[in-house]
Amino acid sequence: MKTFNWPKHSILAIAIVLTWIKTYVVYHISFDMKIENVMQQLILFLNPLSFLLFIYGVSLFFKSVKARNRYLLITSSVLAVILYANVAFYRFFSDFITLPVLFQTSNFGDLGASAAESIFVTDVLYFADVVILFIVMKFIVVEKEFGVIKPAIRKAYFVLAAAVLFLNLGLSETERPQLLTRSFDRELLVKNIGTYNYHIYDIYIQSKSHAQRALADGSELVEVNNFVRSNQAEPDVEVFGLAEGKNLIVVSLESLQTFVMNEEMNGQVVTPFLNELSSDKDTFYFPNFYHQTGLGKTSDSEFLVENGLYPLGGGAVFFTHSGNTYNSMAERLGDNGYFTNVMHANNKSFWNRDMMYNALNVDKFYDVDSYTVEDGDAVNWGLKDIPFFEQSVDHMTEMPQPFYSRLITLTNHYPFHLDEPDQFIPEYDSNSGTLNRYFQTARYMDESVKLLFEDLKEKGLYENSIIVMYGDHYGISENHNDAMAQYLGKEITPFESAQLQRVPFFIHVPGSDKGQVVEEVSGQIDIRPTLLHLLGIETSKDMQLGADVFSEDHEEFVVFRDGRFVTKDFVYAGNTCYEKETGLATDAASCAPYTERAAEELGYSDQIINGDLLRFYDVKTGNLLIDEANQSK
Ligand code: GP9
Ligand code: MN
Repeated sequence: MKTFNWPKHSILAIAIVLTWIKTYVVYHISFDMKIENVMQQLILFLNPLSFLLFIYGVSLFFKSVKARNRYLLITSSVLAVILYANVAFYRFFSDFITLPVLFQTSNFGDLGASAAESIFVTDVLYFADVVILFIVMKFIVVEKEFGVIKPAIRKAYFVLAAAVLFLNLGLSETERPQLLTRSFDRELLVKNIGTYNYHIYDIYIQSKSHAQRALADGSELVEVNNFVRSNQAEPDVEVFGLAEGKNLIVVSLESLQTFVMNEEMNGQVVTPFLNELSSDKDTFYFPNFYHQTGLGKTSDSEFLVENGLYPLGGGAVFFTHSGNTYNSMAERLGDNGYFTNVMHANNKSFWNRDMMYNALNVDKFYDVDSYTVEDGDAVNWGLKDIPFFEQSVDHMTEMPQPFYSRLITLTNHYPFHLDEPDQFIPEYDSNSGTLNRYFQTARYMDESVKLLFEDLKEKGLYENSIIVMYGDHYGISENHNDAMAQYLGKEITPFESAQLQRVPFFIHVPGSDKGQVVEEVSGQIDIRPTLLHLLGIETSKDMQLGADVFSEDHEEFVVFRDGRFVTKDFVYAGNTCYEKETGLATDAASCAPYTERAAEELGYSDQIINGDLLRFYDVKTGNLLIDEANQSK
């Protein structure tokens, strides 16, 4: 009988193809990944390949067939274990494994209990490729198996692997721009760069932050603490405790910028309800309030609100530092008897929220699984804000009171699409479809907030709650400056761009009769102390960088994440100092005293986060735990 002559490197090729195909099949049968178009399907298919080419390709450096085969088999087994661990984890948590979960001991209870339920006998099939590879090695005789491999061949092989990687990354970048710099969602990462590359990326991100953490011993906190204490603002006696004991409802208004407030677009009022609210007798409205977010967008605004610290300059702190110790607003409220929760009808792993909310001590996260998404109820990013608010209020009626609920809206999100019946005003008429549609989605948001207020009243929650709302970050980027200039009727200079970082901020205290338009220059970093003081909770020991906007000591000085800043009279942007009133460039000396302060504030905030310094701090007593920390090192 004539035996078939298997070509050189058959076993290597078989190992790659087996794991590749198995991974692709597992994507479909074991993970609930929403694939929306052919391109996404193609990327999904392609994405395990580059990693497999590299990892199995290492076998080309082995000299003997035996060693090579052993390496291939071990690699195949390890990859099978990794993939299977994700499958089992996903069954229970609907999420992929990220390094911190393996180190968060609090998870182990859950993990242990769930492991048994997440494993089935049929799961041995996840290892079928390893078995096949083993059989292949035993029975296939590979003719002319190579001895030492020529460097040129190896080189060509790895060039090919790199080409596949770049093709993969290129396709992902077109499908999901900034995926790696912003790293917004584990599911998207796996969908685009593949499960194995994702783990490498995860290890890279986590170890980077781990190194800085390991170097910190707490002594850094002395200086940080001095800075924080010297900038502290005493609460205003009139406002302190104004809403004591009330429920706190904080609404993140997706992409809402102040430039649409109290304005018209081609004769159409954009935000009729919010306009009315801004001059309501129970509302404090802040027209000179700025967002301070970076690449982490919505999650950065959440970070600011919860911690009164700046997000990071690169990457999303929700991803990079979810293992840190924080003294969040949720934790403070929890200690004061509040039931704390976040409501957001999106995938829970988006922005790593599921992990971060643990670190922030949020009692419950109502993610997309807590919402019913009927046909026609979703648009662009998911559940529309109107049904989202409706169902959120239903959840609130079932909560213990007082509660702190943070609601994150979604409809007014790029690319600002809306179904026809939700378009209450026509589009704008510039050369930017994005800006044109933005007015419509902002108008929809206004309507949804109006209904939220009505619903809260109807369900009897209104009187006993305060409703706080803030725009999370810009919606219209600088790519649309021409269209924006057309709408505003002025050129978009760096000064105007900085002013466009204004987002609306409302504090509505039903029945207070204290409402006013507060012109004070302030920012998202101030939300935490402001709200805690309103609820009658002291923050004099808290490690936060913002200040209560109602305090006499509150300084009109807002630092943006990229170092730009705004004061009462000046705006510093594009390396130029502008006079606020005229928008004209002025003497650099006017901004000079603040430039250093801005860097200092950002620097201290970064130090706290990168060094995980709050683990050395007892927020209850205000004591620095430096000695203990050194002992435990
Ligand atoms: C995602 C939502 C939007 O869940 O919060 O995030 P963004 O892109 O605005 O940061
Ligand atoms: Mn957002």
